[in-house]
Amino acid sequence: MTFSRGAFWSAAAFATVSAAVSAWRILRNLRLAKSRRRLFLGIDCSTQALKAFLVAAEDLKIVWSTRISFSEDLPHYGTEDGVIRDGLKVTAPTAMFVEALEMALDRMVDEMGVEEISKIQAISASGQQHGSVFWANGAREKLRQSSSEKSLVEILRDAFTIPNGPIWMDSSTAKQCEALEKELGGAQRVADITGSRAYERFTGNQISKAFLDFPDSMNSNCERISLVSSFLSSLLIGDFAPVDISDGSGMNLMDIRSGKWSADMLKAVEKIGNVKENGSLREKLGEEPVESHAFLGRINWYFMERWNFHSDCSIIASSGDNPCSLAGLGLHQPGDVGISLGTSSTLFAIVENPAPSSEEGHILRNPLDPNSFMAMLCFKNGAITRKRIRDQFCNKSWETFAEHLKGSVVGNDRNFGFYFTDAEITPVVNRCGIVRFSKDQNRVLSENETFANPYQEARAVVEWQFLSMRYHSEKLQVRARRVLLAGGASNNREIVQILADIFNAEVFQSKVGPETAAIGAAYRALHGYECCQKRKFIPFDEVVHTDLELICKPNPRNVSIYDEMMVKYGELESTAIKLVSEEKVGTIL
Ligand code: XUL
Repeated sequence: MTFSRGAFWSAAAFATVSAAVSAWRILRNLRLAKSRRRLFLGIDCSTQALKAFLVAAEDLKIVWSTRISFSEDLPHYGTEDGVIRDGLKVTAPTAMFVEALEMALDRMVDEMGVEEISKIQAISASGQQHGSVFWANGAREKLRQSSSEKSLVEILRDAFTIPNGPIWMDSSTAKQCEALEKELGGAQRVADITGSRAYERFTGNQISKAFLDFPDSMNSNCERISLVSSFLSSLLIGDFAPVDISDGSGMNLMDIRSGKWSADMLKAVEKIGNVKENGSLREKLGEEPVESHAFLGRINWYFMERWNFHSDCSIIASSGDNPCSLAGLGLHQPGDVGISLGTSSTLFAIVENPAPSSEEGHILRNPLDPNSFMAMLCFKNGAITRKRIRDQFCNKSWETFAEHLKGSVVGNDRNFGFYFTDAEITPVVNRCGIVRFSKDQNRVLSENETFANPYQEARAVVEWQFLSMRYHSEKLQVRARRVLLAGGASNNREIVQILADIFNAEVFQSKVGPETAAIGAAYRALHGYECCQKRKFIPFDEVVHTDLELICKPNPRNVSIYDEMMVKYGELESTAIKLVSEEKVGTIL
């Protein structure tokens, strides 16, 4: 076919114009999509940082995110890795959480523009579990204060009975736990009512201790007690907000089956804490816990004035970080086991017929479905412990840590290490100490003696963490068919391979990355919002379709090495605990 010159130019002009028109159409559609998009905000106030993620409802894409590191961005609170340690007592300044939230929202406005903020339809938050906030008398009035001339930190300056609230890392309440189990007639009874035997970090025991430590202020100047999660909801609605049933399961105060405060537990905590006025604890805890998808109200006027949130923006109940991670992973199939490698390591699975144990593990209400339960194990020696080993043996570099994992053999030549650099939750170890067993496991290395090859330290800490997870989850009858992984360490290829091999399971990660608690909070905001619109409960997976990606397959040769190590694991763990508890061996970092 031949073209005349004129025809050629008109064809070329036509092509140019139509290309311009389609580019314009694409841009216009993008702009229209952007202007119509519905946004949901998830906020996660975890141990070391506060993170915020904005998710678009249409495709669940993350449109914006930020991270405020407590120690680096807010150094004036004097925390190390977000916490203040004083022996077994571990706390975090409540005002620091408020300031971090303000900082995150300022960043969101700067980076997204006020117009986008007005498109946020609902917010939910995730909080490090068990941590508590004690509101002083008059705090409710302060929360309702509407002038945005002052920052929230300034408004709430004197709003807390105890400025630094205890957090989940605290293990200073052994006496209160013992007393609680005695009062109730044993550990099994406490577990049957609340889903867990008495645990030191659980809020009820922390509350007894707060009353004993600060009797005057707790008895006469404490208007309300919140969890970190319900504290965030309180800021968002500008009033005291209820606890949700899932995070409420981590308090040793709620009856997990009815989802209500247990009269027996409250009475016992009041007795142990020497609370002056009987019945006052119920008042301080506020209304009964609510379902995790509950609508709590519209956003606080302060947030509209200062950050341009829309007056219709809904606040959905906040929950704990592990329940939110479960939502972020969309975990709902039997055989799916969630593992979160955050500051703590946790393992969780959904169970229909819970059997709370007087020994270890927790049963929580499922944050996605009020009719089922979530089993959970928590290991305190997680990311901070890996980091301590990295700092001592791997030049403070994660690249070197990964090289050491690559440069050492699977099974570590049968060298075992137990790194209790913090008192441990699972298994219970109330002291710190490191125990290393030599190659043939007949000899415990002496104090300060490390493995002959320093490469073996990185491998020993990671193998120990996952062998321990497998050992204790099997005790709870949890067997992983596939592992859904959350948390920062999931980006480390070598660590993930060890996990797959020890559990002999394929490992999946959420396509949106490792920050499943913050994203899970955004998903729960969307879920709660849809339930509220339809005025009925809608199954979570009908609203949120999470996308998983296979990131690692087990290697059968390695699996058999670890299976063999598992046979010895229980016995070595008992010896290690005995040695640490009796202070007979151990190098403290
Ligand atoms: C769970 C627990 C920790 C915290 C960490 O019981 O104590 O995982 O939730 O934020």
